[in-house]
Amino acid sequence: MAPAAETSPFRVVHTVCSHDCPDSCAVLVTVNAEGRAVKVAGDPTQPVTQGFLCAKVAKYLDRVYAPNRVLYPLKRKTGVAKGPLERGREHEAFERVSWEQALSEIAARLQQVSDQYGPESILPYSYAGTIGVLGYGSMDRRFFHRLGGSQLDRTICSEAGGVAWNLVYGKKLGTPTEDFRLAKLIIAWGANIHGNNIHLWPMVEQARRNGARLIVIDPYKTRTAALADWHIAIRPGTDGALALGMMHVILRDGLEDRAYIDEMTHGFDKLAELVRDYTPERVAAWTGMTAAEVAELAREYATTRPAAIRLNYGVQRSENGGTAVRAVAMLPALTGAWKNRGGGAQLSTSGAFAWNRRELERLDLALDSPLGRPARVINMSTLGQALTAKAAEFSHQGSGERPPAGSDVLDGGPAVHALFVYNSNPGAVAPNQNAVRQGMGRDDLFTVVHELFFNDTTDYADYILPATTFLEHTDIHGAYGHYFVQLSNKAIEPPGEARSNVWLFGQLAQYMGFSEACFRDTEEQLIRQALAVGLDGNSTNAGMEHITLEDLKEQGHIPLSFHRAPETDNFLPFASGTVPTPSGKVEFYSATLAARGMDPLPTFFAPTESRWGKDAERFPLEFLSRKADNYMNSTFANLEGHRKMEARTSQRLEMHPADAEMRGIADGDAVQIWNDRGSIKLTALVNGSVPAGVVAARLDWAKFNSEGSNVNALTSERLTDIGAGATFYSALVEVKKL
Ligand SMILES: Nc1nc2c(c(=O)[nH]1)N[C@H]1C(S)=C(S)[C@@H](COP(=O)(O)OP(=O)(O)OC[C@H]3O[C@@H](n4cnc5c(=O)[nH]c(N)nc54)[C@H](O)[C@@H]3O)O[C@H]1N2
Ligand SMILES: Nc1nc2c(c(=O)[nH]1)N[C@H]1C(S)=C(S)[C@@H](COP(=O)(O)OP(=O)(O)OC[C@H]3O[C@@H](n4cnc5c(=O)[nH]c(N)nc54)[C@H](O)[C@@H]3O)O[C@H]1N2
Ligand code: SF4
Ligand SMILES: [Mo]
Repeated sequence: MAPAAETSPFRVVHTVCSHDCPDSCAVLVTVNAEGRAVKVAGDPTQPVTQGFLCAKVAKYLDRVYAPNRVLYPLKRKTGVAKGPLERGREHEAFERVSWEQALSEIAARLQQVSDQYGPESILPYSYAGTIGVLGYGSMDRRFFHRLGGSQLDRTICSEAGGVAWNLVYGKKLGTPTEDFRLAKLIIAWGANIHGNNIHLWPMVEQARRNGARLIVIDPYKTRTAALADWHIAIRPGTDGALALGMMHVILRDGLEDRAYIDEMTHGFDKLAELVRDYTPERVAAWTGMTAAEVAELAREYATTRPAAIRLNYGVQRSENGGTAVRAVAMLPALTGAWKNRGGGAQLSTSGAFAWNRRELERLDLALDSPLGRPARVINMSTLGQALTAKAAEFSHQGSGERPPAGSDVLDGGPAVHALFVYNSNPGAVAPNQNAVRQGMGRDDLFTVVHELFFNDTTDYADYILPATTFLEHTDIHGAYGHYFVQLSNKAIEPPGEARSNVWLFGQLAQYMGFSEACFRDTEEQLIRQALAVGLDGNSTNAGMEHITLEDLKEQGHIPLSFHRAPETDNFLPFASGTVPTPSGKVEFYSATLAARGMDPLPTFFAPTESRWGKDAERFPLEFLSRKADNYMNSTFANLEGHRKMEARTSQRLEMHPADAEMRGIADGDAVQIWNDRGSIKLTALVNGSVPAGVVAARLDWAKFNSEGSNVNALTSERLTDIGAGATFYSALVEVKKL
């Protein structure tokens, strides 16, 4: 008897959602006989995906087959100035060219810029359009290392929190997602689970059915907060104070786990001394809570087992976000919460995936570049300054007078003369938008953008190259919200002439005349390198020893070795044994920070742009420029169906009634929001979603705003205390009725 599948005109292909989301869902794509994808669905056999997709990706075919996708290489027409183009008519500014013409002209121009200003004057700019291991960083890295182009410090999302977590624990590991269902207390701390991490939600629900409580700590009343047992609408940027206050109460009341502290941690006495000052009364004054609430939270946390903290990246987008994440991350080490299955904390699970990045990225190719060394590093969160800075302009002239590395945004190197954007939309997502646009608008800047749609960045491109969706190329994935390695198979042919990141940079290398064999590696070869597969067919990477490409092709997803039987296994990170920090312990006190002249303890300080800052008189409102529930950063915002789902808050400024009334603003009024960096126009939404003194609006394309700017016209290029990350959630503004 022939199985139905053999006669069926449909194929079902295992892919992985490539978007920058902790869930990294296994997506089954149904393809018809004509090779067209007709359905996407969550894989029911993947224990975290559990057979469903978020609302954004459930509509994915709207994106794949969007009528306005960029399908061919395009070149800016002569005489058309760079800058915002009318939505829907962007194509008029460009002419179609062949891939061959585009690649040869781009290669020639990059060569000329390199010869004239030095290769470091070429800046790659990429982030997480795809988080597939190959698409995120492999052939592209090889290409820019060999070229001698600047290195990009990818700080725009998670660097403050990631570095901070690693200072405490040495590795980004956390409570397994599936184990949250065993918790009796879940704290979502700066974590919009329902909006940004929906596959954790069923675990939370299951835990609650078994009697768990959910506490949400977020200044904004998210969908998650609305569903919580207790929503603490903390003031932005004060989480560090709250965590220290909780520690104060825990130690005062003797609720700490002495045995765990003695065995597993470093620097307890110094921490204990620090937290003595953080009385509930003092902490209440920072956070906007009452002293009784601070104490209650501390006691509930320390006396409930298992207690799990879902700490996401919201906390670390503040100027003091690194310190705050360190403080919060220390809580489960003080109470020994790591010892219980279903307890502990999760910021990210990405540290579990030991990809062979050295082989994928080949930094050693920099030695063969015209520089003969690794290039200078530019922080992506200061793109505006990097594109407008002139200070180091002289240095390419070979005077030898380079300022010391790190002393300015150009790291002592030449001004930027070519910008190569892929996997990112800096025209919408980078802070200090006006500076970014001023930079991208320079007519002496050569700009290439590899994209799927005309957006706020392609408006500044000299060339636009068509990119693929995850249905159209092969890749391998880890995750930052679970412990499965997954294979994303190519399900359909790319429409038009769209090509993957791997293909693009492999081809461009040929046009540049780079003869190294690694530029001709296929996706399969790259995947084997990522897995570090030895001659015996097994991986040499810890946790992946049992994972082969062949098995992945068959099974789609395979758990890391320590997580192989999630139903029965006890994977308890940091419960016992050595911790991968310098002291081998969980570090309450960091000698690493002390050696850098930084505070070794998580002492609280208020952000410069907060109600305690010197500009608070002129700009009295704390501005949260948050993510949209129905977009992925700027992705999906151009699709009609997604915009409809987001309509309630789209182009709205959410305000507390007291702040609105004080300014004579009523719900539905047009308002202007401004500070020294810029100004935007939105419509007031006066509701109960933010506490007094805080206003909020969502990330969207600048192009969809009536005056052509988005929330990032108001955010700054100031960097976080630890990790030099972006500070999207530390911005002061004023608002008036128009
Ligand atoms: N639907 C959807 N999902 C997404 C994304 C998206 O744009 N849309 N983006 C993806 C990306 S790139 C990432 S990095 C992850 C991030 O996922 P999250 O870490 O959840 O990211 P955020 O939404 O930035 O922040 C979470 C919450 O922190 C709150 N917050 C802001 N300031 C503070 C503060 O000072 N203290 C506290 N306690 N909370 C604060 C915000 O109001 C927000 O609700 O989500 C991913 N998933
Ligand atoms: N105000 C404010 N600003 C923010 C944030 C915020 O919360 N508030 N969040 C910040 C955070 S956490 C992040 S991670 C960044 C996100 O910044 P980005 O990583 O730039 O994220 P997206 O806006 O999703 O843009 C990704 C782009 O890559 C394209 N793309 C997708 N797949 C591919 C591919 O395979 N190849 C190529 N070449 N392109 C592809 C998409 O079409 C999309 O335009 O934004 C940051 N900016
Ligand atoms: S965006 Fe996140 S939740 Fe949605 S399908 Fe992709 S990985 Fe899953
Ligand atoms: Mo992010």
